[in-house]
Amino acid sequence: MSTKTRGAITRRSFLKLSGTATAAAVLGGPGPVLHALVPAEDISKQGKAQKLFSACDMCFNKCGLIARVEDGVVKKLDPNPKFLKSRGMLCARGNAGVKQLYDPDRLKYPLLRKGARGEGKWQRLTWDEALDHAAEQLQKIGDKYTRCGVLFMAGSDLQSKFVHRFAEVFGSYNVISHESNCLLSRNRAFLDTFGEVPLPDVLNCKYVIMAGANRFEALVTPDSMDMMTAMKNGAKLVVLDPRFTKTAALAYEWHPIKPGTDMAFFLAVAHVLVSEKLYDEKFVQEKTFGIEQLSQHVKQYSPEWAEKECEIPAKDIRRIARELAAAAPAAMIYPGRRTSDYENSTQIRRSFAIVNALLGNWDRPGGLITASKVGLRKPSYDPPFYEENPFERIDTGRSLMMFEEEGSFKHARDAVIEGKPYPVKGCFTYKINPMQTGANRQKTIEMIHKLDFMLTVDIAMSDTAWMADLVLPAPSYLERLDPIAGLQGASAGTCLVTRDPVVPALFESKPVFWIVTELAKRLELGEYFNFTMEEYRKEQLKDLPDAMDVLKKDGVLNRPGKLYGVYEGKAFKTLSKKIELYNKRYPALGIDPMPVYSPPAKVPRGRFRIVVGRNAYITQGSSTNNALLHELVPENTLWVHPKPAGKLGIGHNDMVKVKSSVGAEKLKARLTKEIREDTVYMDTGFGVLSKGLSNVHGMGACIAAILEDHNDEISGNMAMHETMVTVQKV
Ligand SMILES: Nc1nc2c(c(=O)[nH]1)N[C@H]1C(S)=C(S)[C@@H](COP(=O)(O)OP(=O)(O)OC[C@H]3O[C@@H](n4cnc5c(=O)[nH]c(N)nc54)[C@H](O)[C@@H]3O)O[C@H]1N2
Ligand SMILES: Nc1nc2c(c(=O)[nH]1)N[C@H]1C(S)=C(S)[C@@H](COP(=O)(O)OP(=O)(O)OC[C@H]3O[C@@H](n4cnc5c(=O)[nH]c(N)nc54)[C@H](O)[C@@H]3O)O[C@H]1N2
Ligand code: SF4
Ligand SMILES: [Mo]
Repeated sequence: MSTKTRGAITRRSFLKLSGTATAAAVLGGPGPVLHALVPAEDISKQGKAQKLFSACDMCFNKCGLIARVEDGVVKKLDPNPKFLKSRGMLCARGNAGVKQLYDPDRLKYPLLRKGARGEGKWQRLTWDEALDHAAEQLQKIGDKYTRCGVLFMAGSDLQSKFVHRFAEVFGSYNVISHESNCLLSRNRAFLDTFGEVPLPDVLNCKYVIMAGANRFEALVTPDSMDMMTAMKNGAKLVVLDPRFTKTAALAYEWHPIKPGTDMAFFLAVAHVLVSEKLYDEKFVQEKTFGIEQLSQHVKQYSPEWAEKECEIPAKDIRRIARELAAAAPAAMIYPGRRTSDYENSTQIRRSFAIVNALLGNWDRPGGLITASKVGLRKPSYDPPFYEENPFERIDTGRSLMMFEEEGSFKHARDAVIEGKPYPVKGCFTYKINPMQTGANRQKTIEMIHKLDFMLTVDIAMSDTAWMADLVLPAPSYLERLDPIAGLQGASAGTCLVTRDPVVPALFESKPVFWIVTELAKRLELGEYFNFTMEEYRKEQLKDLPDAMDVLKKDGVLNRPGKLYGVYEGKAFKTLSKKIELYNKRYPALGIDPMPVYSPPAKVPRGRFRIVVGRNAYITQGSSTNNALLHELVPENTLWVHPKPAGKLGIGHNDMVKVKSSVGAEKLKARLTKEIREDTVYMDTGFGVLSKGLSNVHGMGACIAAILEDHNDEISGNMAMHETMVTVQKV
């Protein structure tokens, strides 16, 4: 336990003590704080413990939960057993959600920057002052630089759609989601092969290869739980990872693959499947396009050739390919999720997709299945047209096939810094923390310094909020009324969930829906936000008249639909209307129609490749300040193999300096054989600049300050595994 959290014993003393201290730290004096936790009127209404349904928001999975509320205070969060998508699970982070709500570091009222950016000097504003100021700044930027002069960034959240709507009616197409730092190269690859992004039916699978995915730490529901169940039922899990993760530890076999060479492995698997005629011939003939070209293409990629690239023995590659074929179609290359790793990530994941197609696992039990419709309505609107606006997004044209709706954080940031093709001088961020999650923090700071005005809506003084001009406090998920969510759960089917407040919003926090509604009024756009959240939800459920009753009774509406054979007689949404082993669209765009292997950049002598990954107690770049999770992971360390560490004179727990071409950070070394000799790793979410995160401030190092900002050439997705570092004892 760290000294910083020790002593936080009873809830009452914990709240009282640390709450006042933070307010004093942020505002330079004591303020009205945690007695606001339990308004008197609510206590009188709630005599005994209540159990209220909601949906977790500690990460994007949205697991169903039941909050135990006593006297208006959340005592505990439990999983909702009826929530099939998470198989009735609530993980460690989900349990720690109570501390997210009652975090004394919560933002409590609007704050306006007083000193220099990042200096941490703030002035408290009333909401009216804050909103007037924000509207005035947005208007000013719009008038001077066109409406596209404001960049909007909204993270994964049920209310993010209102930020998008606000951006659209305000008139900016420069909207960035978290996705271009996350999974867009995977989406590109599977869309360009199957015409859609499938869901893996892990539960019914007999043989799973997980490469560049860590499902027993990086939780994705229901895949993480289903993998355990499938293994109990005899399924074989093969993990390729340069680190010995918890997933690797529980797998049937683990191969410490050389980073950046997965394509060599999968092209060699395809080589075996084709040369030994082990692929599903009937399926491939009927449903795919380009088997002749692929057969020619993979001739050069034998297992013996691949061994030299990926450092996995040829005999294992050959054996694994045969085992896969024997288990097919209930066999899969797990599609993965985060692919913000390499400059050719789309093509790497194309090689995953192609092997899946050869196994004929599409639309069948234990294979890749498709999402079904949930039946929610999407309330529509007709945004105004702004004649003076430029034609395109600022990040257009910087990668070959960017997703227009998601954009590219990496390219948008470059464009703002360069001021090209046009100036962007305003920024609105909601529930996203690019200072920690965008590779090359220096560049994010550079971008922020180009802005005339930056507004951040967050629950805590994240590093991004720390750099903003105006910081607006939002309620946590346990205090919010959100739109209804439709979720896809692979073989668990689809479901609907609601997120209703289990306690009233604390302090002066206001949901972003309210914030954009108020801004819209001030900008004469009120007509686009002339509804309440209740009305919005009603509209969403218009075609599902009984849904609300079920949601009230169970907290979830499971909608099991047809899972397999959905594609019988249906055309694929690709140019050839088939699964494209050979992509028909790519050549015209200058892209190889089939993945062509080129070796990753060589790790220079005396250096390491640094890779990113997950820890089961941390969500991306946030949650490290959560008091309960902070006790479990108080700081990050640098994973380094004892052999190279010995050569560098580095011992266990020694302080080291990790340096790349863009930055250097110091942290403790963790000597471990759980990583390859040429690779190092550290958790994300540490080395924070913000003094408003009192538990984690001063702990560990910020990986975003070390990572160079490369990108996937096709999708514009950030590529965070292309950085070489030196490690030195300090
Ligand atoms: N606890 C927890 N769970 C989460 C999240 C979280 O933050 N915390 N975040 C959620 C989100 S948004 C996402 S996108 C997913 C991410 O989850 P995953 O998609 O599983 O991705 P990561 O865990 O980031 O990375 C996977 C692994 O790839 C390994 N790796 C690095 N380079 C290579 C390589 O070249 N080849 C191979 N084969 N492996 C390599 C890394 O060591 C790492 O263990 O997790 C989700 N679930
Ligand atoms: N170095 C590094 N970079 C990464 C990754 C990595 O593993 N390492 N992972 C990548 C991936 S896969 C992803 S998905 C992205 C994710 O990147 P981000 O979308 O930036 O995700 P988080 O780090 O979770 O940041 C969420 C922010 O929302 C705030 N927040 C939390 N709850 C609420 C709320 O209820 N309301 C409001 N208003 N704010 C809230 C948090 O305080 C935090 O500031 O990062 C990517 N970048
Ligand atoms: S996986 Fe954990 S953190 Fe994510 S939504 Fe589910 S319970 Fe919450
Ligand atoms: Mo992600």
